[in-house]
Amino acid sequence: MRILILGGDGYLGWPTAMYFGARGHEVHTVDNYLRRRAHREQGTDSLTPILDSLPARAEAWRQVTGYRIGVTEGDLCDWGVVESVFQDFQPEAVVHYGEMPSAPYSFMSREHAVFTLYNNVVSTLNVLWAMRDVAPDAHLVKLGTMGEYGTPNIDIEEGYIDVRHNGREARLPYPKLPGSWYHASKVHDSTNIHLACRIWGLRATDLNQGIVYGIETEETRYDARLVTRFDYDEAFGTALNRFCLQAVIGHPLTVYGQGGQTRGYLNILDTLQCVELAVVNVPEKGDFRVFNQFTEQFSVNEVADLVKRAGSEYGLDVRVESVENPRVEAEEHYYNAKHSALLDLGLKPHYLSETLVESVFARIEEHKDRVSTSAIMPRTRWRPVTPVGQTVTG
Ligand code: NAD
Ligand code: USQ
Repeated sequence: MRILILGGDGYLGWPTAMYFGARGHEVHTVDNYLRRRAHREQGTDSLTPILDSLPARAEAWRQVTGYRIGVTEGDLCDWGVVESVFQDFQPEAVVHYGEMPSAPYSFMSREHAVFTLYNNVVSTLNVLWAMRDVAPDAHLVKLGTMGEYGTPNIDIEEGYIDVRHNGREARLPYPKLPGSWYHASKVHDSTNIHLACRIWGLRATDLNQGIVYGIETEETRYDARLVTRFDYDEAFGTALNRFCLQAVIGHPLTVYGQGGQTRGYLNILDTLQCVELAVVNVPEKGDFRVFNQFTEQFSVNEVADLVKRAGSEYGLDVRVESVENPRVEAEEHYYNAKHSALLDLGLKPHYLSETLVESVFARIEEHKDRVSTSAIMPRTRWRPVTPVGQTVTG
């Protein structure tokens, strides 16, 4: 199959490009290095030393495996880039990771919020128009997020809910309660993709993914140059990956607030499996499928406890510290999100275990001289410290 991977330089995009390449697919990637630039802006970097550019990574992949990965270095918000990639490559499947993925980054300033909404909504809109005009039979597999739903006090369904209202019934998109400008950008994307499927008959799968953890895939193990990025800073590091790194360097685990925040989690190996399952099981034209992509749900406290237990086994002295929560979110809440669609398609989950966490510790230890401890504590707040309209006195 001809598979276009948008955001192919990222934490998930690069392993996905190699995964499909190793399975005989023709792969082309697009990236504008936004993630690398955002790190430079914040003075942070990936723990793992990734090669300098996507062409350099693709060349290392060719030397190691003999397979080719095509590369376009360009911005998905630029219509000329998107149109010519679609015309030249004629994709059958489009896996779209190419967005700004951080909730804290989207709260850093008005400019960061505007950029996040612009980058994510416009890039996806360009992809939808390119599909309409150049590849109307292609299948869009779009990475959304479980955070689109928020934490409502009822069960979360997979994309749709059957509603009975004033004696009438309808199947409608499940209500969305995003908790950041980033998560809101994904809600806007979902609305736009659904519209394009209804109006133009495009086919799409929205993968509402939970929090991904892990550092290795089968293909990254082939050669040190094929490693994917691994972030631990307050903006781009995610909870479990951050906790693993904190445990290794002896930093107390940063549980925000009461730690009852519950989310869906999955191993990076399962991201690859889920995306493959979505790609090979093609929906009908006009279908907008929504899958909730995670394998287990945990509270932040449960994740911290697991990392602490794995740390003791590994010989680390792990402390857990409650940090004042920089975010505005429920710290104790009901959470029960359905996630059976991908299991029904054949997903075989890699569940979280102390052994897995210990293997992540080992990989982190190899690069621990690259850690910048000043990047760990949260600095970005969802609300201004001084309430709007008030001044600090005394
Ligand atoms: P990432 O930042 O490492 O990857 C995204 C890539 O897209 C980056 O390399 C970036 O440079 C590129 N990109 C962004 N905007 C672009 C543009 N306008 N033009 C071209 N390239 C652009 O993030 P990730 O962790 O690999 O996440 C990939 C996708 O999965 C994102 O859409 C994210 O929202 C979603 N997601 C991630 C997680 C997670 O835990 N990592 C969980 C749920 C959903
Ligand atoms: N948290 C802590 N301590 C930390 C970091 C986070 O307690 O050091 C808490 C947060 O307050 C939050 C939870 O852990 O309640 C998850 O935070 P996160 O930073 O791991 O995840 P989030 O901001 O939701 O974003 C990440 C990815 C994003 C993806 C999302 C999936 O960055 O791209 O969309 O996970 S989901 O959470 O399901 O929306």
